[in-house]
Amino acid sequence: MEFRGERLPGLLVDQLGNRIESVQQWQQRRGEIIELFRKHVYGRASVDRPLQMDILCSSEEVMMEGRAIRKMKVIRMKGPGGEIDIPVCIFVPVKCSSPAPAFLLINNRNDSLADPDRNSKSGFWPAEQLVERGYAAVVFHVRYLDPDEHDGFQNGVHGIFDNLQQGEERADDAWGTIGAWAFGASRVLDALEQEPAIDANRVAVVGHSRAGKTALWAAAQDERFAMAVSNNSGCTGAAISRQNLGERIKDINTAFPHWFAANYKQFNDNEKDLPLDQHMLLGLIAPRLLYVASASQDSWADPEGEYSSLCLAEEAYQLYGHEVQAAMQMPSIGVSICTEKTAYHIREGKHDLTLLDWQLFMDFADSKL
Ligand code: GTR
Repeated sequence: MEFRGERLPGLLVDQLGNRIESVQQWQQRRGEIIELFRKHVYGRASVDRPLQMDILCSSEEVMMEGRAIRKMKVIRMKGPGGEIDIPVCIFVPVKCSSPAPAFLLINNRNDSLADPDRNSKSGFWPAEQLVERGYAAVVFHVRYLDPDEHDGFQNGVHGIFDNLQQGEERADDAWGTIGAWAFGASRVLDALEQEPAIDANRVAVVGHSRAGKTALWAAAQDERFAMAVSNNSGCTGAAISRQNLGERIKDINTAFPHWFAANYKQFNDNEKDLPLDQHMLLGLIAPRLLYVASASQDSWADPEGEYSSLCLAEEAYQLYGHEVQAAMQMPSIGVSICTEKTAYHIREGKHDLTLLDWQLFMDFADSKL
């Protein structure tokens, strides 16, 4: 498979060189691909669902002029290194006869952009609009899983669960910060499964930029997510890595040495040796719903690389008999192009998550989620 003159690892060719032709063979190939991403990119979590985990409800209130119930929850997890609390805010639409589908935002930005009290409102998390359209709006902040700084993996979930013995070094494939955040998204989904007002089989995980990378990795591993939305996720998110546009692996590993497994640094200026590329991450989401979004002024995230990656990932959707994007040609700005299971748009403007992006995500989800 070629992309801009570079040879990409085949999504549907297994490690022995066999072509994948059935869903059954794909299930096995899927396992291989997850393993490749764990080993070389995002690292391996040291825990799945923790044995000691409680979901505590701290308050329930009518909000949004009677249109929503706000539920504040805390996910409390215990491990060998101590205890950690993850606050989660949920708005459930009142006008909803059956359990509501939900959009779960992984918030990597300022708390004020996802204000549970709704004193400040923003297009980054338009909770009122989500509720109005019948969706539950759910959000958690990444810093409770792991602060976004290179602190030697002392705190957050690494500090609680890694359980390194005196003098023991972290493994080169140990999870980084993005892996910790993705783990958090799955724990929030655990909590939503216990919430009767929400249909946990219809949850879309959404992230912008670094949290867009996280949303993809979360949905790739956790097949309970019915939909993934990657907004401007760029390098090591949706965008193909074998290219010279925008952010490169060396840039991201230098600026954010804590995001990925130590092994990923072997691919600084050495993309050609990667045994994978990001279209394979998107392929892991098949046959579930997948929305990739870019912004016209966000060349750092390489919109063309994001779109091509989605087109290349659709081989996996084809195995399930789903239609695919007709052409590898960039769509016009502001137009959402959808197939049965995938969608893409490039919005006018800069690197951001806006109300317009959300409206397009909801338009797609309305008929499919
Ligand atoms: C940038 C980083 C990107 C993207 C972005 C963000 O500095 O290079 O990969 O994640 O931050 O999260 O806003």
